[in-house]
Amino acid sequence: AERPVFAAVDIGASSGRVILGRLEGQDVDLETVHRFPNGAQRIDGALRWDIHGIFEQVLTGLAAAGERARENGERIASIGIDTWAVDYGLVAADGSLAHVPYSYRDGRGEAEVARVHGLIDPARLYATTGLQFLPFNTLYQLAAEPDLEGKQALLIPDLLAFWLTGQRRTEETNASTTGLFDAVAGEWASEFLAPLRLPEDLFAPLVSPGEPIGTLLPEIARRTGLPSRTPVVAVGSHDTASAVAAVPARSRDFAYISSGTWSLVGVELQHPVLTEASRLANFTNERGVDGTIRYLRNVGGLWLLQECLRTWAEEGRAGEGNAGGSTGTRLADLLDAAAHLPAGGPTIDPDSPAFIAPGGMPGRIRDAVEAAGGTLGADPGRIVRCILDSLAAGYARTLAQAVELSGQRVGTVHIVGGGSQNALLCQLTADATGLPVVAGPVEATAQGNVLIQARAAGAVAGGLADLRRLTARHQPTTTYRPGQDRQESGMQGSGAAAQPAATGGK
Ligand code: LFR
Repeated sequence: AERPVFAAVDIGASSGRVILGRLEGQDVDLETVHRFPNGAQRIDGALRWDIHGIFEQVLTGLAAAGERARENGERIASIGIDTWAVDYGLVAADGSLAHVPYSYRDGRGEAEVARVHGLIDPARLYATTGLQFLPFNTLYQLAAEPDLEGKQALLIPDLLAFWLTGQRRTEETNASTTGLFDAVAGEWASEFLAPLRLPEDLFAPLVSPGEPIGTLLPEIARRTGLPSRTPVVAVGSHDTASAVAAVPARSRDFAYISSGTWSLVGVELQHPVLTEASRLANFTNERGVDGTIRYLRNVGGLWLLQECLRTWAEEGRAGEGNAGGSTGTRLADLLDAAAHLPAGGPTIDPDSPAFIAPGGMPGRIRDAVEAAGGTLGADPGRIVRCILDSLAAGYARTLAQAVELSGQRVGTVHIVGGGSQNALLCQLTADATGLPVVAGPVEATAQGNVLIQARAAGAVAGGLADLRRLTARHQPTTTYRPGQDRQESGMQGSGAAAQPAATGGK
């Protein structure tokens, strides 16, 4: 019989990929078969996602995955999709899309915040949904829609799954970022729809990670060369839910930082914290795989660095390449320059809404430093150091708050995602938190996506703790200790050969 493999469609704000996940014994091997750039674009006067272009790339990637599997005598057992959260497509009864989906960075939801809070007290919203206030939460975006009658809002991974299968569902980890999901009941908070004048049937039925969504439409099977019986399975379709499922923790007393475009900083809980203190600290209770709660805050992320690199590249200055890793030589030079600057330089508040929109980032960072009475100048190395110092300080501040508000004990900090490859950021985080930082895997999101599919297919078994130990045994990590210029590489505790810090994932 052909060996089963799993196709993970993982789309981030700056790039997307289709990855084949194979189980070699209990080890998950990830092979990227297709990669494409992504980014919000100005379309029809607003910042939007080129969703049709994205879907074409998904089909190209699935076709490549199918071909690769055939070459290896394998068959694609299922497909799982994850993307960023919050954003949605509006689908009419006949299945057509009402408009090109907006990016959460467009800012149009912000104008609705006061009106929404006038209709429902934000304290009441929080007591039910436990969602941190971000001006782009789905509910504020929906409040900006002129006409929702007869339309259904499908979150981005659900929209892609609908186009693949014809089935309309909402995956629950992502539903929890809408602001209209009950954190305790695990159901839509439908009592908020009428007061907000949102239609009763605005959302599709919920599915949990591991549940089937549907099989490929004949047209999709034809275009990808995959059998039409191939199932699309719900995973943690919110990328952060998938990433946190693949944190290589060996014990319960861990915190995580999912460090990519955003930094999602917090702990995992079994029950939400819905207190007024938690609301005022703006902590969120997002739903994770297996009904867990991701108790965290959004801290600014590598977006700050990505946007600076983009501006400098446009100006012909410095810094091409990938902000997460150290592959772009110019970025490597900038990180090297930043690492040689003394500690204690100027910092900004990386969570400030002033940094959400794209464009002119170095100038905006400089302005923020100056507004606080400091000086930064225009040297890219100094700006990079300012960003990384600010992120590390934000991580430490947020972790301390998460511990205080939740009562969770933390002995180790895990950094997963692109930021895990940034050695300076990891060391600064160890220094700022005073805790050991275990960095990696870089592809935690894809790893989590594949693990949930593999578990649904019966290829691996166990709860999240088991899946995490499996990741810990097989994925390379690097440990950074506070106050030291030292790092230890290798599989955690397995005594495997050391990996160079810059390579990160496999
Ligand atoms: C990270 C992420 C965050 C979410 C932000 C916007 O990629 O999914 O968890 O707050 O994007 O959707």
